[in-house]
Amino acid sequence: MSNEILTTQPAEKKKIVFSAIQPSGTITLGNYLGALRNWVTMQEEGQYNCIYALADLHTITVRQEPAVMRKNILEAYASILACGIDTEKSVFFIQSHVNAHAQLAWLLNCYTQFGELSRMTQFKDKSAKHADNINAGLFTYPCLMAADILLYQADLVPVGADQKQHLELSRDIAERFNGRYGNVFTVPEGFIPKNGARVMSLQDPTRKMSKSDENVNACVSLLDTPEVIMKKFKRAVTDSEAKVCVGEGKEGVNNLIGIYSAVTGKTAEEITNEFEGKGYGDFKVAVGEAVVEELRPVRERYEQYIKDKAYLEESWRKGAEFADRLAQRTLAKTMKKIGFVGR
Ligand code: ATP
Ligand code: LTN
Repeated sequence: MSNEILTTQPAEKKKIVFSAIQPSGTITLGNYLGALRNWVTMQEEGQYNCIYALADLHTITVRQEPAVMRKNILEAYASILACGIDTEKSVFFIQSHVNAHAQLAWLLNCYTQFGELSRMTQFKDKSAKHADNINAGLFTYPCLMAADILLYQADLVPVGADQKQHLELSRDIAERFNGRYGNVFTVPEGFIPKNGARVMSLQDPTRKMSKSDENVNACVSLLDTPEVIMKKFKRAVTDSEAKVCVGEGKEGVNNLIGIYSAVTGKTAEEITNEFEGKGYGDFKVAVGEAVVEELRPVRERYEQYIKDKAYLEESWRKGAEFADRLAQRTLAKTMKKIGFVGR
């Protein structure tokens, strides 16, 4: 990106887009359809200044093996470039490289209520899943996420439906802070896609597809080979009705229709007509093939990026330098408003 985001006058300022993803495992089809695909669209539309991050500080709310974590960060960075994020057009950095995230998160912790954080469904889910490690970071996770967004004065935040509650909390924190101190933060809006906002597990379609799922058949990874993708779709859980249509108690089929619709742009009705009189076998093959074609170029580009560590390092260094300058501005302003004395 040019330096336009730092220098343009308010009248000609483009809207700012910010989003992040955790490097907590191999990126899934859910992450791609719910978030990453929109990151790329918004970058290409040219009417936004886009800032994207790998939220590695968020990742340690769940215990990580150091060597695995390093590998995951590298692979996630390369995967996102492979999805089409272009560091000439967007700022793309690693959260822990910009100190202001942890600093603003601390400040926002003191402007967020215990009761608000207790209501977060992701906290409830993750603390049930990791009952042996319900750490304070897991609890205050949404304050760090609010800091990520508010540091860049983001207008729009493209995310999947599961992040809606966190986003609303970010808005509440921003509004509360502005109410007390004047206009410090832009109040962000979520951007949740109509199709693909909530891709479900292929093995338990009542749960969302998640990177950290232990059942490898439950999620399709961006980097799965065509053979593996086809196998996972063929094994996807459906029902005994053998009719391709949206319906109650048909979570598995509903999910496959959702995926097929998000990838091909066809409506649920068109899909039902297409598979009239055909069984689930044909349908699963069609969904698998559509996903294989959608992900093929991503996997091919990934193979190039992951081999070029020097390029990855240069890209994230450039991203962090840029992000740091923007973030410092907001942090300094916030601290001044609160009453801190400068160095
Ligand atoms: P973890 O399993 O570690 O919690 P995750 O797979 O839920 O990770 P995140 O890094 O928390 O992924 O999310 C990155 C982005 O992907 C967010 O915008 C989130 O809303 C979106 N996302 C995650 N899972 C899905 C899904 N199943 N369907 C649609 N969007 C999703
Ligand atoms: N909490 C998000 C990842 C995330 C994020 C953000 C998303 C961290 N910081 C800022 C949007 C904006 C998640 O997807 N679990």
